[in-house]
Amino acid sequence: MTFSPQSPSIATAIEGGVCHITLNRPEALNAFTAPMLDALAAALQEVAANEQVRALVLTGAGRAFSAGQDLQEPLVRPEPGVRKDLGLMLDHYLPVARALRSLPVPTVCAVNGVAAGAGANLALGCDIVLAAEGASFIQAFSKIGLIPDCGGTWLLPRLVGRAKALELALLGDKLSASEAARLGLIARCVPAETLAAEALGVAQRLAALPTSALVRTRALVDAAMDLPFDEALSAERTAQSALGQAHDYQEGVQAFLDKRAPRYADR
Ligand code: LHQ
Repeated sequence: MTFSPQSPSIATAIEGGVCHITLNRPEALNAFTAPMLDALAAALQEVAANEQVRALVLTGAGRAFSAGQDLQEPLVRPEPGVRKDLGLMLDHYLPVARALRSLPVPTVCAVNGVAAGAGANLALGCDIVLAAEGASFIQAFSKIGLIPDCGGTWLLPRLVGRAKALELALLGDKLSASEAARLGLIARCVPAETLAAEALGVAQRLAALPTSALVRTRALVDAAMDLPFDEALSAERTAQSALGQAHDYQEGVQAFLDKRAPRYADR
């Protein structure tokens, strides 16, 4: 099953509860343009609305995951005597960054090659990030006079701490996938030839788990970073109270007692 993306630069497919979204401008290292970002935002909206989808895999076609913003795009390309408002371009990114972070299903990113600038930070915003040996992450922003966007300033210190976050952001050096995994920036670095299968395997496992509990876990972990311990305890209590009244808890415990596989349904 597929749904029709708004632009050929985004390819989508749904199979067995897993939606695959592929950044599909391989000739331009999957660099983002405004129409491509709008198509990606629309595809994520479809994922959110489709009850059949229980996990997302995001990846790139060709040798790159994404080179970030397409610097040839008229909205951002410098012109003598013209002051560009990059916020106008960033407005196309925000719906994507927000949708990925709050998608009602878990997200897996399969980073197949270089992920630079906004490409790196959209990848890092996914729930579980796998990268191929040979892939890399580059906070390319400082090299062109910009700051890390698409959530980079929020994500980096949370993932690797302030010291490494600032080293990556200020110097903009290329970080290999294996080093990214060692630092805890991503979950795992895997051989290139098994990346797609491993990402699918993770997504299938997530799809078989109770979606509603997974998505609440993501939200609680994100929120807890800024909460005192006692408030995190209260937030956990509120969530657990709601989940305890839902179908999936009943099904999970009953399946355990019956010694059978659970069939989760809540979104
Ligand atoms: C590109 C690009 C590219 C156009 C490679 N655009 N052509 C948000 C809102 C508003 C404004 C601005 O930005 C943002 C967010 C951002 O993402 S800012 C960061 C933008 N991205 C970059 O600065 C990365 C620029 N690219 C690179 O550093 C390298 O190309 C990477 C590390 C991605 C890949 O390096 P290589 O594998 O060595 O490939 P290459 O450099 O030879 O690139 C291949 C071609 O792709 C080349 O064109 P050519 O005609 O010479 O074959 C590049 O010019 C082109 N390309 N990235 N973002």
